[in-house]
Amino acid sequence: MPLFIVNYKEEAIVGTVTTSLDIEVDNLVRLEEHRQLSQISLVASENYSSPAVRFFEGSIFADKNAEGYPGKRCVAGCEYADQLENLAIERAKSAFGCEHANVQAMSATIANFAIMNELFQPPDGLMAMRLRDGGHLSHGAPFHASGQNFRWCFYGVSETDEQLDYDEVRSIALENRPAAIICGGSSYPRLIDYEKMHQIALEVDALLWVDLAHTAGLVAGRAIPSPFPHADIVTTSTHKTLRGPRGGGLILCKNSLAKQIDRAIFPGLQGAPKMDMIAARAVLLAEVQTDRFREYARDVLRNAKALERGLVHTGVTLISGGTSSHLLLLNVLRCGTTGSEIESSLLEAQVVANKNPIPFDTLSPSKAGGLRIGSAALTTRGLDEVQCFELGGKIGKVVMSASNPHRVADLRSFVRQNTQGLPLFNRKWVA
Ligand code: DSN
Repeated sequence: MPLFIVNYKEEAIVGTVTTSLDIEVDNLVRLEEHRQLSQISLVASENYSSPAVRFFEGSIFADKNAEGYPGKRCVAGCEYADQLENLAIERAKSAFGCEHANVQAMSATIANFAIMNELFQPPDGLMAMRLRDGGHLSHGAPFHASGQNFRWCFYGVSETDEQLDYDEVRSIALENRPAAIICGGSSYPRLIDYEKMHQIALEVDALLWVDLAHTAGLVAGRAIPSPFPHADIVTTSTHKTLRGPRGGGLILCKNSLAKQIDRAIFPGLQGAPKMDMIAARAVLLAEVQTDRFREYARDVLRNAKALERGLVHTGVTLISGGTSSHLLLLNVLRCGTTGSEIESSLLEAQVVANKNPIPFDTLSPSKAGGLRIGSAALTTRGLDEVQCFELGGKIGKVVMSASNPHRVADLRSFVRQNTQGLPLFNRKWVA
């Protein structure tokens, strides 16, 4: 394997040493850096974490085995790991205003699966939003492990306004009497009325479980209402609007469920946690409690609205008529094209987004009738409302006429002008 030699300095470990790095991997890292800098990411589940968060990922805690929980580890030498994990837990509780937090899950999908395995017994019934209507694959999709054991029932959006129909949710719950109702997902652009969902859950004696992965940052930044005190359990990843490290999950819950939730993660499903990732999560959980982050969360919403105005102005149809979050779902089928075609056209213009099924979609997921976009990452880069309105309009023109090369070229030139010299994490967000 081709290697090159560098002077590597990490004084805390070994002083200055000469070591070798893998040139092939290093080359790919540089190419990826160039790609990220020269493109605009509109992927609704992507963001750029802060330099402080990135600094602590891969720190010396990466090599510490801290299997177990603070004060109850399976190995010795965990005095600082204990302090670190307790710090992350306290920050999570304070950021979200909840009674208990578990910060060890390797991802939100793993957190979801761990909870299902520990808290429910087949053939318990679980209820969630249909995947096609905006749900998530870890909420019982037939091809996912979560779909194998439980009796699932699904609710969706209404055909008229493509938004949740709470009367329908209630009647499905009354008919199926699930042990838990899960809400939240990956492509629902509207806010969820947690109070209404809680009333329905109470009526059928079910737990209310909110998968907050997409909007957790907007909740922590106090830009949208919190699922607490209505939710019994909240799960979330940390890398979407929350702007933290990728590959991390949080579980937030009431004290009455704390023991079961902790057991669900360890020893229920995972072994030793990644302590360097817990360090990065702790940093993130302090960042989200600053005024700067609250400003960021408000800007994410403003920018999403500006994208909406730009798209609607060019005649694009948006699922549910628009957005109340960071996420927009374009009905590209209406324009006689597919999500995969538009995904490719946008990529030619250096804009990254993803094809996505839409409610009542007639196409396969690999083609898809929709395109999903989000405003979290471009807001972190510092783009503002004016730029987002223009960007929405230029994307709209590509959607309305994907085969027109001039429209792709016009969008590409917008991207070049607006990303030149722009770092991924704008320094205005440094707290
Ligand atoms: N949940 C998937 C998404 O929304 O893109 C991945 O995190």
